[in-house]
This record gives sequence, structure tokens and C-alpha cells, in this order.
Amino acid sequence: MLIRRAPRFTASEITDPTLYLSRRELISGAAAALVLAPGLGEAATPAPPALQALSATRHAAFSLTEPLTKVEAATTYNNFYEFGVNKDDPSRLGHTLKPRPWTVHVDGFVSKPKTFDVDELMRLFPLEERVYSLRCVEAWSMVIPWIGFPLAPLLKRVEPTGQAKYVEFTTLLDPNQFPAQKPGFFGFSSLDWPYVEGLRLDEAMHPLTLLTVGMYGKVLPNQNGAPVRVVIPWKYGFKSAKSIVRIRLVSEQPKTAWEKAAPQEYGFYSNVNPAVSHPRWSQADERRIGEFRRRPTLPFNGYADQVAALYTGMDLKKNY
Ligand SMILES: Nc1nc2c(c(=O)[nH]1)N[C@H]1C(S)=C(S)[C@@H](COP(=O)(O)O)O[C@H]1N2
Ligand SMILES: [Mo]
Repeated sequence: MLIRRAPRFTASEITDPTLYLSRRELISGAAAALVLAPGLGEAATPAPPALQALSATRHAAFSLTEPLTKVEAATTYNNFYEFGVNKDDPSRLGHTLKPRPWTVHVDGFVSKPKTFDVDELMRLFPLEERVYSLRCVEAWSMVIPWIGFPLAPLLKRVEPTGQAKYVEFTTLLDPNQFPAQKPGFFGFSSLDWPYVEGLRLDEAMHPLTLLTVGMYGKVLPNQNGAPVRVVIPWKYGFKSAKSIVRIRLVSEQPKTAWEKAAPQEYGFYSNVNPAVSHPRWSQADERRIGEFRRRPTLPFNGYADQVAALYTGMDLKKNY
């Protein structure tokens, strides 16, 4: 039997992001067929399955019932500084990121360090859909149906040792895929690449912490952190690192990219807290993208019942 290859597109055809997206949609069926076709080696592996459907059962108990943010907004109004500081940079420029093949190293203070292929992760851990709101430190928020699996079983699988106290997440470092990582990139470049974020081990093990591979019933678009990012719904959005290549169990509190850039503005904990203002603006309320009115911000972004106990006895004004 003759296997027909999916039509190839050239670099010049993909420079226009709107063209790129529509072509992607057109070829996604052909690309999926290629992935499934037996006997094709690595070399024939097509471009990543962007916009490919991804099914998952909704975890109702962990899902908001509020109206969802429009998918168009959630995929065009993004913070992903590796592509630039403007909200539309990630969706305009995101096509340079290659989310396959992709591996995630899970190492550090663990008995069984392992490098996982992202597709292996998706087979090993059952996918769930969870509707979480993500509250940006810039006082806007979105309600998004994420698809992923809790981080805890992955961490347990590598067997953290007694020295493991924190978890460090590292985003890909590759100036060929992330234009803002190029030396001399025109614009804001005061983040120290790669983007690093961190959680305390108990925060990372909390059942709400989601390793995320999709949204809105589809594979994660590049601009939202393909192929795998974390989502921690009770913390400001910047904790939810995108395009992760390493998850390291460490004994000391990791130095995060935002703490290094502006320690008085972005603390390690960064729990959503309406009572603690950012030095330059209030955190008391927020605007849902797509709405005009402002709504009060809830402590721990509404997840206080589930997570407040993690911080008993801590001064959250100091540990912002
Ligand atoms: N690697 C990386 N991860 C990142 C960021 C970033 O600039 N680089 N921005 C963060 C911020 S500030 C927010 S609000 C969320 C936005 O996620 P979304 O675009 O999927 O809504 O991603 C977070 N993760
Ligand atoms: Mo953010």
C-alpha cells in the first residue's frame, strides 16, 4: 500500500500566523494519519499535532461552573515572554516552537530519575479536564478548561528522597525556538533565561496542581505552553511555567526568574491574595477577559478551602 505523505509547507508559507493556523487546521487530519501509520520511522514524524482533539473526562469536583473565557481570547491574549512582552506576540510568533519530539527530565533528589517523552507521559497518566481560573498578577483572569493530570503521581513515580523539599520547573532554553532568548533581542529582555519557577514539595503534590497538555478539548497551542506546562490555580499566573523540559526535586527554595528580575514585586509564594497589593497596583479585584466589570479577587483565587492549610502559621504579607 502506498502511504501518501501529508503536504509539506515551506517556511515562507508559515510566516503569516493566520495562514499558518488555517493550514494547520487543514493538515491536522493528514498529520494525525501519519502519526498512526505503521512502519514510519522518526524521520517521517510530522509537525506537532496542534489543534488536534484531545479527549478527557471532566473532573467535576475540581471544576468551576462559571462561563468559560472565549477560546479566541485565551489563545491570543497571552504572557509568554520568550516570544516578547506584548499579549499578541505568543500567538503571532509561537510557530517557531517545536513541541515534538519533546522530553521532560525528572531528576534531583529522587531515587528513580527518569526522562519522559511527552507522549509517554500522556499514556502513563489518565487525562482529566478541569475548569480552573488563572489569575494573572496584572489583575485580569480567565476561566479555562485545561486538560492534564495531577503532578503528584508523576513525582511519586520517581520517588523523592528525604532531601527533596522543593520542585523546580525549567522552560526550554533555545533561542532558535524562542526569539526573545536571542542575545540582543529588541525589547524587554531582563528575564534571566531559561524561565524557572518553583513550588514547595507539598504545593507540588497538592491534587489541584495540574501538569497540563491541552485546553478546550485540544492539544495545547504553542502560545499556551505546548507541549506541557504546569497550572497552579491558587497562585498568580506566572507560577504556571510553560513549555517545561525539566522538573527537578531540590533541597533549597529555587531562585525563580521573576524573583531574580524584581524580588520586591514577585515573591516565591505568589499566592493570589487580595489583601496584599503589588507595589505598583492593587490586587483587590480583577477583570475577567471578555467582561467589562471588575470582580473582587478571592483569597487563593477561590481555592482557600483546599489550600489555605498549606500555609498555617505563615505570615502571607511577608511570604508574598
Ligand atoms: N515560560 C514561561 N511561562 C510562563 C510565562 C512566561 O513568560 N514564560 N508567563 C506566565 C504568566 S505571567 C501567565 S499570566 C501565564 C499565562 O498563561 P496563558 O497564556 O496560558 O493564559 O503563563 C505563565 N507562564
Ligand atoms: Mo501573569
